Amino acid sequence: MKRVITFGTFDVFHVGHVNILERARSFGDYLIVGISSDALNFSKKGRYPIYSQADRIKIVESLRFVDAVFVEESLALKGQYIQEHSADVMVMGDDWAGKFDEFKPLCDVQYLTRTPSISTTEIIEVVRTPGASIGR
Ligand code: C2G
Repeated sequence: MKRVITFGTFDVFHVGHVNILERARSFGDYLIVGISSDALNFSKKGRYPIYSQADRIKIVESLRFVDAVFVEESLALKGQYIQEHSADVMVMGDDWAGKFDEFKPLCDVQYLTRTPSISTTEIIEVVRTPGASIGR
């Protein structure tokens, strides 16, 4: 059995998140998702995600191509998470291209093309703009 791991915040869950998780799962038989904690987001971005950690976990673990989730407490623990979950492949969007190559001795590292024209930031912008919408 081939085990795949990926990481993310998955705030204001959208189709770009569905696409990467579905594609990540296709690299193996079992998909494990590390969901960054509220505290990690605050330390990285100086703000909390719009959706709570509990809700972000509930959404991601409800997907049929996600087999397990855990909370990513620190960016510095990636190597440990890869080993703890016995991951064979790590998959990330290509906004992270090259950033996780240091883990290649532990597992295969794959960067996938992001879904164009959608992001949590863009959704927030659209919601603020009367008459605007995504992808239309
Ligand atoms: N993504 C994508 N296409 C989009 C938007 C996001 O493929 N249009 C991918 C990202 O590349 C990432 C995943 O969806 O692989 C989750 O995205 P975010 O929630 O923005 O994750 P991020 O804040 O980058 O957290 O340890 C790393 C961090 O936890 C990653």
